[in-house]
Amino acid sequence: MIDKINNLLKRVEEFRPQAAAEIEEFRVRMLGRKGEMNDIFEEFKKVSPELKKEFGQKINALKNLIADKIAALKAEMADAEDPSDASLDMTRPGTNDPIGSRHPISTVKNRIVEIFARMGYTVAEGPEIEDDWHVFSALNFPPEHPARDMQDTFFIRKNPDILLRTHTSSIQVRTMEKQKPPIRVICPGRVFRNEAISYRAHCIFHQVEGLYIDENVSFADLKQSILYFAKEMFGEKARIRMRPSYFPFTEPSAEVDVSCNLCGGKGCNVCKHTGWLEIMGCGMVDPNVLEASGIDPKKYSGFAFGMGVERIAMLKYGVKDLRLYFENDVRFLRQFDSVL
Ligand code: 2U9
Repeated sequence: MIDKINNLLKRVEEFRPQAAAEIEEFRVRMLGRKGEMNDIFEEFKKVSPELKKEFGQKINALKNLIADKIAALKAEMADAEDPSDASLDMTRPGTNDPIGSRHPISTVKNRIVEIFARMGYTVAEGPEIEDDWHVFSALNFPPEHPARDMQDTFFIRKNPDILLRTHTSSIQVRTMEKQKPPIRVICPGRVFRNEAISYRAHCIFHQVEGLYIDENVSFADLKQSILYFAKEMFGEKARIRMRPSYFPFTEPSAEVDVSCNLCGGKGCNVCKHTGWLEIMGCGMVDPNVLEASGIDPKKYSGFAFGMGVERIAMLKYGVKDLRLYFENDVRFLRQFDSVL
């Protein structure tokens, strides 16, 4: 019986029809009621019970192989014989190759940058692997500041002067070191903090920070720039409020809230019934910071601000779990195809 199976298999493999009629003839000869497969099935009935399983699998595989080969040959023949009308139906809907879409974090980052570009800011970028000076010392962080702790920042063990930047402020420091005022830069980038991953924290995230330095730059200029940004980002009805805060690199400093775009300020789950959403921090650049980068604080003043891109994207899209932005599951990403 095994010889019969192998013999049939060989003939199936070697079968090369010249015309469609030959394929139909072959089908009847192999799979028809009185065909060769039928003979094999008849013989299978006499196989001893202990060999039934093994032979049964072989015979079924052979039958499926013949049926697949016949279907493939028929399709091939139809294409070759009549490539125009019958096989190609121009009225059928086409098949779509899925194309990728921009990641929502990139979309929101680009939008933030674009709004500030309209106010005259140019984009500046810098290294992700930084040194202590550009991330901490030049920004007026005292030696014992908790951000310098191993618990919060990724240092290179062999040389703790080298670290992964914890904010993009190092880009502004580098800009101040090589450029004279007026300076107006917007600095997007990836930052790193030693955080346990959860729905609201991640060890890698994205920031956009800005810096404006010139003669006579005031807190009023800062407030108006942020209000313009909030309206462009969250809609014309957006209002802002500022709460006093503290950062080593700005004085005075403030946290900025925008009126909740979901409830219009009335209070809802997203704004925790306050009507306000925290969107960024800002302040007037500390004179020590200007001085550290060689800018005369008696002549110049400036403001700076910083925001987390993931946070803005969460508020904009109503996404409650930060981890979704990092998993890159296309079922999540696909939803942002046409937003913004
Ligand atoms: C220089 C001088 C001043 C940048 C600023 C903030 C306020 C701020 C946070 C927002 C959320 C970081 O992503 S976050 O955790 N940032 O609140 N950043 S002022 O100030 C600078 C930067 C550079 C030379």
